[in-house]
Amino acid sequence: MAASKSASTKKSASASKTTSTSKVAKASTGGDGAPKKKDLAKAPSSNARADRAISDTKGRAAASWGDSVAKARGKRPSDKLPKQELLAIYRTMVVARRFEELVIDLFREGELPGFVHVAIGQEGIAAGTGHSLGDGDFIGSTHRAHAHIIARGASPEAMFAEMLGRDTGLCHGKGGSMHLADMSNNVVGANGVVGSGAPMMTGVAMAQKELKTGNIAVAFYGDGASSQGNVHEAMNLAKLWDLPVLFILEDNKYAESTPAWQTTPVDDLAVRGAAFQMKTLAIDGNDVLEVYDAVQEAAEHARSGQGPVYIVAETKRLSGHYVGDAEVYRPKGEAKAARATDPIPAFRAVLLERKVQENEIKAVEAEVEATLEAAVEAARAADRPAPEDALKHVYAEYPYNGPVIGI
Ligand SMILES: Cc1ncc(C[n+]2csc(CCOP(=O)(O)OP(=O)(O)O)c2C)c(N)n1
Ligand SMILES: [Mg+2]
Repeated sequence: MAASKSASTKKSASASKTTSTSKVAKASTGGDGAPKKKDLAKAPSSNARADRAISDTKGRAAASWGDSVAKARGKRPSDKLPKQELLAIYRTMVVARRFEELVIDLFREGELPGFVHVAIGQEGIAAGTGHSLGDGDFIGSTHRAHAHIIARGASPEAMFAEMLGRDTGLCHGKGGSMHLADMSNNVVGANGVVGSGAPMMTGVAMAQKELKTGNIAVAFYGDGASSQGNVHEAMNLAKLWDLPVLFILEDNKYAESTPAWQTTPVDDLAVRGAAFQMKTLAIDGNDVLEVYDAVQEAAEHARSGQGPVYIVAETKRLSGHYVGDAEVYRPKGEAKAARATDPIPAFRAVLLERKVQENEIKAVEAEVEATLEAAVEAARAADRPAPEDALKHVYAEYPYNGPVIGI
């Protein structure tokens, strides 16, 4: 188990260090694509892999990041972030967390219909990415989309309204959680079809390249989605055509109730970048500044025409797969251990280290609380869509006058 863990750490390190992952291919295979016999012999037992799934991800991620562009902390792009931007990143994380806590309350009270997935514990990836991208860049999300969309600047009030089925919602109350989209913030959409953000955002990236906009596209997806054929097809084409797209894999080690070790033959999904000779960064998704830095590096790579980047961000889902999930499949103690990696208190501690004052942090927390409470009230008070508008905004209308990506 220990041997296999350090082997995979080494592989990720070389993935981060090089712009092409050909070295990873050599490390994980005999060089001719076939797995080395020795490696197979060392393959961990299922139980050992389950143990790894609940172990701390920090060691792996830190090791791989340590060998990447920013060897010294002093050279990390995030070291230059001014206090106001650090507080803005923190605010985004707190907004995402409180938004979802309030959504859980509304759902449990029977006020919010539909099926809801929250990303509590995964806010570091959303906020680090959202703050690292440029205004013109696009994101495509998943069924667990709220934090991604908030981090791109969408209005929490319009998101609550959407989920409560109000006309003031982002999609006039007709989409709900899994169909949230906000073209005014270049959010192409949440998506209930697992993995489908990857081909969609590859298409968006293709438009950016063709139209020479200088913008990039980001596809978020999970570890479960990462084994979907459409994700592999998208990555293959994206690299073949060197499209400006980032594939950001939120590796929380679960697909619904199934742990990754039961469905995936590799422990470290970063090794899959080698299959496409794609620049790969293996990072700690619970460290928001590490995410910020990785996305800075990846965006520069993609924007400058060097092609797509694959970012594997390990994280923990601190709640159930969906709101109401009894989580009977979780090994004992896992949920408690996972809370130790909560990215929000971790970043709060970093803020204090970076000389942000406690009262400044508290002021942000209080402002977020008041803003979100008011947003729920405003959304509640809003009208529902008129019955005669039931089919409006559902189908494209011709001649088409809606938004066109990249123009
Ligand atoms: C194409 C497709 N297959 C299956 C499902 C059912 N489903 C919904 S969420 C999910 C798990 C996805 O796991 P992962 O990609 O790791 O994302 P996470 O839920 O962990 O964020 C599955 C299988 C679906 N929505 N779409
Ligand atoms: Mg998952």
